[in-house]
Amino acid sequence: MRTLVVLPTFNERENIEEVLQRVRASVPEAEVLVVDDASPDGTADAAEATAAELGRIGVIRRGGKGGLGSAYRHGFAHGMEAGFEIMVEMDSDLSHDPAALPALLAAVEQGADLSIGSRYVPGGAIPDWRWHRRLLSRWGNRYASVVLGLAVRDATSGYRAYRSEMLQRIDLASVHADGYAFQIEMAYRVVGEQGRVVEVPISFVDRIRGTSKMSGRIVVEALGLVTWWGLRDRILRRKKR
Ligand SMILES: Nc1nc2c(ncn2[C@@H]2O[C@H](COP(=O)(O)OP(=O)(O)OP(=O)(O)O)[C@@H](O)[C@H]2O)c(=O)[nH]1
Ligand SMILES: [Mg+2]
Repeated sequence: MRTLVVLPTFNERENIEEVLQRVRASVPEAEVLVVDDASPDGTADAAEATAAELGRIGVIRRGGKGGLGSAYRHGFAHGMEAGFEIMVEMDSDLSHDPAALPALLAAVEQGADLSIGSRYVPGGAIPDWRWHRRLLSRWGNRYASVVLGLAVRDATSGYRAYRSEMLQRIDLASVHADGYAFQIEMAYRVVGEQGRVVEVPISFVDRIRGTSKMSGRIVVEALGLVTWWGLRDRILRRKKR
């Protein structure tokens, strides 16, 4: 199936060349689209230099930092227009090992509408995290799963592959969440469309180069939105019936 790997970047100059090389080595037939938000460190220039060397890599330059969710929506819209059948989400900081791509793609090729690189299925791991970060992520996922009735163990994972037909059924323009909430919302929408979700074990390693854009605001956004969606869909709607 024709595959597009979408890589959002904000200040990933030190990582982007290696990410692109390893993605190409892992899935040589896939095309790649870098969505850069005017990174001050010149990530887009570095990506274009590697693209000229490797070929079949596009670079979109957006005007300013618009957030992860918005970068993916932008990349997916391009991919759908170009007729790609599978669309991959992957961080550009090497936390997501490109070697896991064939397993993610195979799950979609075998019928999944969404395959998630999961830290919380047997074989999944987060070797670098201290206990408090593990606790926050694990319980955040448990909370989302209970409040939304979502049978997904790692709904916040940002390493995943979508069947494009499923993305077409979801109205991407109506997805406004960013960060972790974007990941949860997308999984929730796929399940809402009766889509099949498969979790493939991954090991998530901390970035070695560059700085994290994760923030407390993104965690609060996720908790707030999950609570709202749960109230809206499971309590308010039930009352109306
Ligand atoms: N285009 C774009 N990319 C972004 C933006 N924010 C983050 N990214 C990219 O999204 C990916 C994930 O961001 P990270 O900062 O690594 O966040 P994280 O992986 O949740 O957090 P860490 O575990 O601390 O690394 C990276 O490739 C970033 O460069 C943004 O506003 N626009
Ligand atoms: Mg990261």
